[in-house]
Amino acid sequence: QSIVRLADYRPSDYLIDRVDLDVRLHPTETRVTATLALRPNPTGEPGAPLVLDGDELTLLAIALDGQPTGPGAIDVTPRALTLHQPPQRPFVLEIETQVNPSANTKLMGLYRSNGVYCTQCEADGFRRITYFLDRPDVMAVYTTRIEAERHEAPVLLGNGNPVSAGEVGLTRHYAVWHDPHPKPAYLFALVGGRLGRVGARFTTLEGRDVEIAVYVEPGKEDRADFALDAVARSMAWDERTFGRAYDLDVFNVVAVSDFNMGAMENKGLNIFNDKYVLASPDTATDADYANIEAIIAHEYFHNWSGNRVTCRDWFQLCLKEGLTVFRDQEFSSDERSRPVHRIAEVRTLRARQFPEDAGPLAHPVRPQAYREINNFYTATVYEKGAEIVRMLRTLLGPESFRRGMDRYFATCDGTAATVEDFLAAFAAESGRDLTAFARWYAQAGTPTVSVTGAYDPERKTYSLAFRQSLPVVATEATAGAAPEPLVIPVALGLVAPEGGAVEAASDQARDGVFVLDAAEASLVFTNVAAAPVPSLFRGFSAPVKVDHALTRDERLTLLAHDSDAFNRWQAAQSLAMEVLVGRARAGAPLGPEAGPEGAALASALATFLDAEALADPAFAALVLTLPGEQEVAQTLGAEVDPDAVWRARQTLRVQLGRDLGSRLLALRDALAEPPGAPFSPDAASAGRRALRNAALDLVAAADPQAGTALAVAQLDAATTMTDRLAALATLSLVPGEAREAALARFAETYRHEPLVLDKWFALQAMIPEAGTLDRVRGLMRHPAFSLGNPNRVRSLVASFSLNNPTQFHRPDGAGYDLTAEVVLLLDGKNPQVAARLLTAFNTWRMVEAERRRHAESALRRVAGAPGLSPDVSDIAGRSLV
Ligand code: B3K
Ligand code: ZN
Repeated sequence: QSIVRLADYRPSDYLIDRVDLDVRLHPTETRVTATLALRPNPTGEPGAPLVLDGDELTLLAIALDGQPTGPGAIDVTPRALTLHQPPQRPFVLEIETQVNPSANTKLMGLYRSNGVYCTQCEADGFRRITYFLDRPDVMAVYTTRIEAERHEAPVLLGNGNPVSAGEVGLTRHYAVWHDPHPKPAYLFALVGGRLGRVGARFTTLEGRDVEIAVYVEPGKEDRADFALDAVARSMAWDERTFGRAYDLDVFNVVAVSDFNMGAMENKGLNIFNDKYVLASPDTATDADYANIEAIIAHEYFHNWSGNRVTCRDWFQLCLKEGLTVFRDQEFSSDERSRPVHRIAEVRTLRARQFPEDAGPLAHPVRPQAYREINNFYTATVYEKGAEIVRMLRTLLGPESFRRGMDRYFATCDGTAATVEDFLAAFAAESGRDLTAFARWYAQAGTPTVSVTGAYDPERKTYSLAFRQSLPVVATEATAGAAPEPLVIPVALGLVAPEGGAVEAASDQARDGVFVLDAAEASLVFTNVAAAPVPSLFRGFSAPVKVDHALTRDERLTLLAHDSDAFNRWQAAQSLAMEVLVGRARAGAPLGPEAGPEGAALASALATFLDAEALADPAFAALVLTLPGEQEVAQTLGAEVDPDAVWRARQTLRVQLGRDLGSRLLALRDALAEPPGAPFSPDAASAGRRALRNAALDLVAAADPQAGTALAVAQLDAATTMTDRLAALATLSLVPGEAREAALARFAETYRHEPLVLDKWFALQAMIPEAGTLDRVRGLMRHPAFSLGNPNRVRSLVASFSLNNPTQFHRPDGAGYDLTAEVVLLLDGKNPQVAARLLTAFNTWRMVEAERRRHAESALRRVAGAPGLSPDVSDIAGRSLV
């Protein structure tokens, strides 16, 4: 696999203006005729050969301007079709290929999922359908004719608007779709199958009457209503918030059960992993509802940020992904609770992106080189990419930011753009120089900002000194060059020790934002009557680690009094983190209490719960949730013993459960749903369930017997999957008969519900006990498990490898061995999913020596296996560097 570099970008030598596809669907012998209207690119190299990409293709026929090509005129392999001397004027190539959708286990290109024909083309799947210039800067207008046996595929969907449909002979039928918007091949899609439908209408602000529909497995239509409603809400929100209206007459969403990731934003025809469409109170948790809403919105928002304005090359992936994540985060914040959602975003960032940025797979938000682009759909590109857009808004202010967005869409509409184009729109609109800000896209690694505060009682000033330190990340392209200072927006305020904001002025902080744009800088507030407590990085205003030595009392002040909800939560997290890190570093044993610091945290939480738990249960549930094991490990940084981390966290859970027990039980009662109350997935109802279940979790940690009784009762009485699963999760942590009986009964109840069984697989894979390894091996033989289905693999194996730190990092190395074994087994079937699983080794250098040795030898075994896919070989190679 050769390396592709951003610095080597060249425009294509040829362009394709129009594509006419005729796809005759057949389970094993699908025939595709592509008629391509080509022309030399004025900015390309005159006379260059035309090299079309292919992947596992069989060529049946080819014609140039209606004539057969002469001997020696073309070369064909499964991976490329070369026309040696293309006409230097517009010309037409007609290419017929044959593909086998049933044999396509990679789930890239055209494949069958539960009998439904569907496609996945991003990043480079279209070349598995026909020979093509499969790069995002080649944009064409597509017309697609799809033909199939009517009984097998009564529903035929394509990009754009439906044009015509009709019979072919006695048993076959066809549909023609036309998409007037030029698009890159990665946005192509088609679907053919037996599908149920729910639909609605939406009138855009431009007066366009749009038919929206969600297609699901027949019989599951009643589980598609929430997704359908989310489409309509997304459309309305994008009009209100960004002035973006939908631009076709139909918008279709199709749910399929075999899908490599969450969903795909194909023009007018979004294809989804059914996990992110299907929802009913009995089968979906509150988290599922929130994810469905967010992902529906995300794919819909791509219609502008991604489709109308696409990427020039794959290095610009964050241009569409970071921006679209930012947009979906804003949508969820508006539809739900903004502070609660912000905390959830930051937890994801810290749990997934920070470790990535600190490990061997670290890369800039805009990478400079890649071997396998499909390995760059990462937390860094997506989540850190979104944080960059958020910082831009913080720096420019909301109005200027919005005008910049308008200018970006206006100037780049219909083009394949770059990060430079994006920033240029904001620079032009705001008159600011964004050159230094752009370093966020180029420099990998999480910055640390160290802060010291000093109060001068005589002058009545309070000063804050900031210093940013940037990790040196050696990547292929940067070769460890010294990083330059970043532009870091620090949203801040001062809190009085007894509560209330301190009215102090500083002309260095406009609208409560100080911009740290040098290695070191300080800020002075004047007229400060008494020593304040600084509240820094409010709302997590930059994706950095903050090193700010506050006293316990100062943190308690912030928890109790900060006007910024994010920093109140952060104060509780920091207090807990200090306890956890201290105990983990000391290798402290499991115990009933975590010392005076643990007691202090418990008493602060008691005060907090008494005052506000009932007013905002969702927020309270987050305040009660301790930092995760991975986050503690990150904070420790090196020589981590995952068992010590678990013991520290467990000890603190036990103490909180004991010290807060009576309050938690009272909260559970106060928040109980009145019998017969109708189900609502809204944020307020979900918040009440979240707090009840957080309470159950802590009570059970302190008193497993009482917890088991409560959980068993909850499991029996529950009317929602959220409550049922929370009860089962509580039970899963208490070894014994009750657990096994509950697990068995759950499996029996949901034996026909693969998505619910996924939750059951995942729970068991995350049990922090030595027996889990054998349990996972056993479950891999369960009839509901299949290596061929990505959701099953993620639920069972990835939950073990990525979300069960003590067992993945078993001291005997058996957790690594299991993961490596599955990666190799899977690689022959589905390299993308195998490569993703292998990223579990991302943290291997951080663990203590004995584990590190085992991890390295498992990784080397993978790296050295014969016939590896480029996907797995890329991850293995980079992990070992
Ligand atoms: N753009 C797709 C991801 C495609 C992944 C290709 N390996 C989904 C999304 O981010 O919206
Ligand atoms: Zn996306």
